[in-house]
Amino acid sequence: MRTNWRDQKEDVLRRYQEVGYVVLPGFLSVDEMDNLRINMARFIAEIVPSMPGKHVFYEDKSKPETLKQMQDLFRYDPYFEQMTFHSEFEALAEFLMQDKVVAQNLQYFNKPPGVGQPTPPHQDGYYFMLNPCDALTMWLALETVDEETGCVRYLPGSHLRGVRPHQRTTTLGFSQGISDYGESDQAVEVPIPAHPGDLLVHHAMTIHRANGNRSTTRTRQAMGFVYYGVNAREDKAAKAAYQEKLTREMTESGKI
Ligand SMILES: O=C(O)CCC(=O)C(=O)O
Repeated sequence: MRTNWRDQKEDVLRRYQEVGYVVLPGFLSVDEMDNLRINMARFIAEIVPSMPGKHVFYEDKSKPETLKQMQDLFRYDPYFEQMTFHSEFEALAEFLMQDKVVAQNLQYFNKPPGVGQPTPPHQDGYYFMLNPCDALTMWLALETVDEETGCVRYLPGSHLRGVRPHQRTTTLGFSQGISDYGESDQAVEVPIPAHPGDLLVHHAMTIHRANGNRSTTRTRQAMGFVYYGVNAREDKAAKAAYQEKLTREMTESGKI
């Protein structure tokens, strides 16, 4: 069923603030999703070949069908620019953060069949390096995403319990994962299966992860929108240094 978040604003805000995430089924209509899929296919065919390696990741660089992640789509294409800025996504971000926001990233996530790797448990805020950590991520399902293909799993209320220790992972695109994530965490995870057009929104401190794609035939495609609150300050020097180190390491190891 389609959700118009404006018809249930207070409830949506309360859920987001209390548990650290909110699920909006059918945020985009069937027609909007058809249009989005056409534009994504065009983008992959026409724009991706000339994008820099730091913004396009493959599970296996020699196999285009293993495309797993893209960054900053709005920089490369007007369709995705319009989706990010002054859009319904941005309006929802401003409402949930109760503040003006600044769009930071528009990502594409895929877990290709057979090879799609797990997303390590993490808090986006750990990557963002913000003070205060006022930011959120929206995750839009481009197709049916379920337990088999690796749906997103949240830890309710974790956004209220501070930053957990993270350590380096070998997962391309998710370089940091919570180092002490254990059985007691897994026991309270909430899996969120999604249909095309469903939108999940989580606070930057909310812990989440996903399994790999166990299907040998189905892809698992989604998009991620990142918005920072206008007052969140980025430690720009630390972030740039970390990104540079990461890009260098990934280039040296032949991953990008
Ligand atoms: O798609 C995924 O598995 C992870 C997405 C994610 O971590 C995010 O949107 O913050």
